[in-house]
Amino acid sequence: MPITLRLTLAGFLVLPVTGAWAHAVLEHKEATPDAAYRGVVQITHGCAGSSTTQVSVTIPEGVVGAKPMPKPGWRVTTTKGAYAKAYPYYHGAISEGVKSITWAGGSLPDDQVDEFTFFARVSDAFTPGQTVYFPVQQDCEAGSQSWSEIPTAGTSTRDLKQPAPGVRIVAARTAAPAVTAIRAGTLSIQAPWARATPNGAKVAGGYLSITNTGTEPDKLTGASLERANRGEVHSMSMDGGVMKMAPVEGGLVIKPGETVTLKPGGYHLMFTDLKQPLMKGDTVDGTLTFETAGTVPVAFTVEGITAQVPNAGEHQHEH
Ligand SMILES: [Cu+2]
Repeated sequence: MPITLRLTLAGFLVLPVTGAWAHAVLEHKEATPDAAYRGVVQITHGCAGSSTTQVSVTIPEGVVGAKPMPKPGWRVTTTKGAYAKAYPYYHGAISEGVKSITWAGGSLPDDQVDEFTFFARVSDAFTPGQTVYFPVQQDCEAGSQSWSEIPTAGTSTRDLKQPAPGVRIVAARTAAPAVTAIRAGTLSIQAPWARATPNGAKVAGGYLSITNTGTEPDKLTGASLERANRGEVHSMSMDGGVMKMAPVEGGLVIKPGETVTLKPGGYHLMFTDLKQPLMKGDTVDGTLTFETAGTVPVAFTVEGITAQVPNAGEHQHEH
């Protein structure tokens, strides 16, 4: 028995080497490009025994639309500024926003822990395998600690004394819509899907592919969804560095022999004035209207809010 105990202790003592000494860490250590991220900074110790009175987190370039969560007993302030470039953001683009968040005026004793929360969006500037760092400055009644060291390529945070909290970028699970093609005259319609609408969003994007197997062009002129009061066919384009969308005038042409794909970031169906939210896993009936093929009933499979690229989410719609 004594031998077993000694071995267990030895094994345990080896563990904390991997950055576990950091007193400022992020709860969620993985994020997906082009998706929302909930940042929870956890403070687990003071500064050499002294109570923490202020916590500041730096929002790195490429993480956009950051908003702090207020915290009772703490005063929250932000600094704002221009990003290095504009990033796609829901139905438009975003080029400035919160660059740091500070919670001040509270007092967190060394023997207690607390969390400081913000919401942001990890832009599509990141690729899976990268790590994004959120430096944290911790000020105490006596002294301060700067959790801001970022490892250079090829090194690990375990070599650092005061590592900045990092978030690993991982690939989104790709949407896998059902592969049932719907025939409508000479048209073949594949895999209609829509994005889930969280937080009471009143607008949803719809996507699908249409193949024209005939010899005459047809036009997609409209769409409907039983849970929405209105549906339109939209284009999305860059205009002076800003993403813009607009109804497709006269309908979207599907030439003979061609496949047109409506997808996030490009042509899409826009359902507005939703009567009921779209939840992942739902199947929602709707229609597509074509100039020649007429009105075709389709069912949209609802995919998660992180399903590829912008849209639907918790944004305001400006038309
Ligand atoms: Cu739209």
